[in-house]
Amino acid sequence: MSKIIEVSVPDIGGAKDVDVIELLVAPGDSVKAESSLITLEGDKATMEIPSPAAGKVRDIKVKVGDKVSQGSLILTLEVADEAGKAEEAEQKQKPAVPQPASEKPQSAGAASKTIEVSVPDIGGAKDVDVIELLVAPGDEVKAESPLITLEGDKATMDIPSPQAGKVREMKVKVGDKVSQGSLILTLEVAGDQVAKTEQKPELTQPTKIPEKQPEFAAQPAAEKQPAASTAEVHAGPSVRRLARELGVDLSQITASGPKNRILKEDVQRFVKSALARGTVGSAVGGLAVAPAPVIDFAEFGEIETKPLNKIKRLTGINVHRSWVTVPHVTQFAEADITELEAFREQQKAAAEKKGIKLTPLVFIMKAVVAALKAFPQFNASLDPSGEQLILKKYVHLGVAVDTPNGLVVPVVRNVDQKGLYILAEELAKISAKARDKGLSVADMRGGCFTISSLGGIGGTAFTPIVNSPEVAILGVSKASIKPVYQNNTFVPRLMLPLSLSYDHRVIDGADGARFIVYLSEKLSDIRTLLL
Ligand code: CAO
Repeated sequence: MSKIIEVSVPDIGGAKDVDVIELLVAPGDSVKAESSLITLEGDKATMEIPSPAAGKVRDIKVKVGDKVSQGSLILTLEVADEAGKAEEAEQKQKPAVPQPASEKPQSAGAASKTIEVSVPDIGGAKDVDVIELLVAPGDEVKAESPLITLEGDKATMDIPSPQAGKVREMKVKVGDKVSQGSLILTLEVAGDQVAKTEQKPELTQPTKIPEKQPEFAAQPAAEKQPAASTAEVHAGPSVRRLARELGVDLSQITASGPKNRILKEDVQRFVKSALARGTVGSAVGGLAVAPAPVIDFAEFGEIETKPLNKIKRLTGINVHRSWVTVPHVTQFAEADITELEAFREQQKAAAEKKGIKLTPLVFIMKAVVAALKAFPQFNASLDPSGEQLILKKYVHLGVAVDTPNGLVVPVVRNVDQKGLYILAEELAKISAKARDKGLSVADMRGGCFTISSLGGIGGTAFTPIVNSPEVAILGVSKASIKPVYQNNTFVPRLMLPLSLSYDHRVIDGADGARFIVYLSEKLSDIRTLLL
């Protein structure tokens, strides 16, 4: 027999409206008890919410970008009836709403009591810095779990919990100075337990604090680098234990904690980025890129943190992939569009009567079609083996559109078969659709070549990134009048700056130059587009 249970956000230390940044399961997935379900990201930490029981995910009730707090419904889980009962019993025990720290939770009943946990004998060290809080109010801790990390002159140490229980109130904060006997926190423990165990701080001798700060600690944050060897690494015992469990070499990690101390989050971030790159631990080397230094920008002034929206995140992934996988070359040229512009001006009024806005872009699209026909290797993609070129017999052009939410690239189809007016109409429709967030995935698929026109904004040239798996992209900047030497004299001509980036695995420099020269010629004399 099975039954459906609801899984909600457990006590997350009082954090509210925390972002869901990742769904780690999908409907139909089988999960074990304690497997991670979703990842939340708060101001201070990223945390994964574990499954309370083994079972099969039925419905996910949150999506990436949602904001949740304790008690928000995450998903429904189909569990074996027995597990369901156990879970139900457990859910009943846990209050749905976090209890204020000063109140006794109902679950504790008469049998529970609150004890005070103080700094134990730390070898006579006095006024030792609290450098990390490893627990928060509401956390369940086991006997011997580390509670806080202290840093003295000679060593860094974790103070363990004297017994199992639930943290009620923290009595210290990072930066406080404590000595033996200073109150750390209050802990709610089962009433029949007595704090007999003497707390022994876990010392890490290798993390000796040098008399002088190491040189890199004095450098600006932007230059923070991973430590050269594990012996120089500055990390608490619990972080060292985590690194050991994950097989991570601490000397590879860039520290974000005070005095270059590696935090648990640094280890997690390192492992995530190593997994994303397909490299792990000390295998990082060769062409693999070292993790970016973690910089606390608040050190330099006021900051505000805003999450990237979905379009920006996806664009980031795509342009990054193209940037690292495509060997780019960018070629520049200027097309003399004086005649084109005169013609466009003549046609503008007639077009406007039909409700059509005729910009230079549609002429550029037609000129690109001609160039793609003349140089078919530009209308191609490399097959996944990298050994064959797939030549396309159709001409669908991607047009980069700037929207308030970021860059999108809808595709205008069969540009070779359409006239200027139709193209102008389609361009207006598709860019309006893009700005209204109405584009479907289908609207953005199947492009052969992309045009990124910044001409309406300004600038003289730029290096566009190839929209892989396409092999070339044209960047268009703002046309301006320039003196051009013709027939022994300078004449004012309207010059359009073009930037052509291409995949050098497919296109040679000479072909790149031929393509852009051909394109410029077509734009300089649009009559030739009829030939
Ligand atoms: N030189 C000079 N003027 C230009 C020009 C150029 N190369 N291109 C366009 N213009 C003029 C147009 O003629 C128009 O002027 P009028 O209103 O006086 O006629 C004005 O600039 C605005 O044009 P537009 O931007 O509205 O229209 P468009 O057809 O040129 O472009 C679109 C349409 C959707 C491509 C554009 O609006 C856009 O979003 N561009 C940004 C693309 C982008 O972000 N690329 C970056 C990718 S890499 O991150």
